[in-house]
Amino acid sequence: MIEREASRLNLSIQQEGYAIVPFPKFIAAELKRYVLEYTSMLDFVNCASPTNFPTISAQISHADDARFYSSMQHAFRYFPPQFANLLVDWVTENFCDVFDAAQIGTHPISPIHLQQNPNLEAHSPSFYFRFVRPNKSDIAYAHVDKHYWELSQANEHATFPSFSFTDRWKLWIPLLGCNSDNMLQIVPGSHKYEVPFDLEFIAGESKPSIRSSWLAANGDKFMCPLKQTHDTALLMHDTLVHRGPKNPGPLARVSAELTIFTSRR
Ligand SMILES: O=C(O)CCC(=O)C(=O)O
Ligand SMILES: [Fe+2]
Repeated sequence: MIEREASRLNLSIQQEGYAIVPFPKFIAAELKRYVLEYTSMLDFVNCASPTNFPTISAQISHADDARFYSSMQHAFRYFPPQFANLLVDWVTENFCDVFDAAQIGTHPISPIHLQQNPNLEAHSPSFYFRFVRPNKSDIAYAHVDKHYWELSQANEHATFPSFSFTDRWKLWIPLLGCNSDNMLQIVPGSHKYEVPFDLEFIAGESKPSIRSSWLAANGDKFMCPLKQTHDTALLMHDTLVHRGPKNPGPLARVSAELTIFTSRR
């Protein structure tokens, strides 16, 4: 199905820096099942049925911030390898022509996170979910993933695929509680520009922060490219500007993220 649309998707990622790609129901169903199971088993969640996302969402959203942050640290949000491999196999089998790539791959979980969560398996692909509570500031300010990569590389936190790559992409997958007001927003075509940024020190960490003059001039160009909350995902280049809006609710918003590395043919 994707191979038939490959040239249109390739044109879109070249020209706009992103494409909306079909996403298989069976993988989405597995990912949702894992997130529901994980979140329903948190010690402050009391929900008899792990299929009841509204109850799980409300209980997590009403827990205090300290509990939320400790159970939702990055190291605890990775999908186990069988789920990650399901997705990675699907991408590597279907996206060669979309990327016009000789090689496609991902990268393993960071050693820092392996230390923080002893249940993680070394070498398993870095694929994780994000949980954004309604009306809280659990949001990603406007950024370009490449700036984070350069920073984590400088900090020696970054991991890489086994081949030498030319491009890096993000696959963003809506899972639970998503709607047009809370899904990822992008600036189409922004991958064609050098977006200026500074390093800011926030809570003991340095973070890249896009210059306010660029945001003032381009803020009205942010849009949500996903028109439906299922059966599709967003693929974007690592130089495309994007942000997570504040989640107006009613439910928490759960999405998943995979970084894909490619080498051009
Ligand atoms: O989901 C979000 O709010 C932010 C996600 C993001 O920045 C990414 O996938 O690179
Ligand atoms: Fe990002």
